[in-house]
Amino acid sequence: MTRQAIVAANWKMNGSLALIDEMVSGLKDVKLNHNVDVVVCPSTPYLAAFAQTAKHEGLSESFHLGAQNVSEHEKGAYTGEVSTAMLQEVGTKYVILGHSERRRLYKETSTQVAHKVKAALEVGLKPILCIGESEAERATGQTQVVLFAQLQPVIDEIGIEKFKEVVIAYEPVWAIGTGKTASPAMAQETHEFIRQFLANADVEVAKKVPLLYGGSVNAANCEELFAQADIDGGLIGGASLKVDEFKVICSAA
Ligand code: G2H
Repeated sequence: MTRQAIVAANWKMNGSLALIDEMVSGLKDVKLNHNVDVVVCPSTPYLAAFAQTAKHEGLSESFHLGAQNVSEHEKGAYTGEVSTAMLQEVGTKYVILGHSERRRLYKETSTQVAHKVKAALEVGLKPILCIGESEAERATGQTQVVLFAQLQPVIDEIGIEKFKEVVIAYEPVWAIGTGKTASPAMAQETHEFIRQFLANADVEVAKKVPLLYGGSVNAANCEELFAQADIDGGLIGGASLKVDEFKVICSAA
């Protein structure tokens, strides 16, 4: 079966209105393969601006807007938080959840991430669920246990049937922003384990869920990574801020 391929840009706390203009006009002529979605995830204040610019410039339906986080609460006294309904109202389709920076710097737990996944799905936002092990965890042979512990609370929260609406981004923490990338073979091996883990719960769901690789993906390594059987695209950080490089990555998916 052909799974949806996805290239998602995680701008993190970078970017500007000027970059939005530059990116949208650059993406207008990018050549995408069949069945590829490109998702751009700028910081929250730029979501509406990106949506408006993309509409104004006539970006095709293969391009989508994504957020980098969302509250698990529907509304109310949560100063500084953003709700799923707010994201939806400004045209957001995807939301990155459980990125390792949120888990590490803001102490998000897998249980909280599971609640966020549920909240996102309830309004039709597609979660990009990030999972990954640290260098020490890989070195001590705990990779699978760690990934299992990050995935299971989400399955418990939403049920395996709904999991077919989820996108997983496997991002080994040691490869994020470090310039170190998992070798294509190492990434494929881990993606295969993740798919097998899902298949143990439901074979059909496992076949459908796009598995993205993230961690220092760039124009030079994307082709080989995306060629792996269980890698359906990437979550791109640093390289997604450079228009020409990001276009190369989009075309490789
Ligand atoms: C991992 C990735 C994007 P980078 O965080 O989510 O960032 O490509 O800079 O390693």
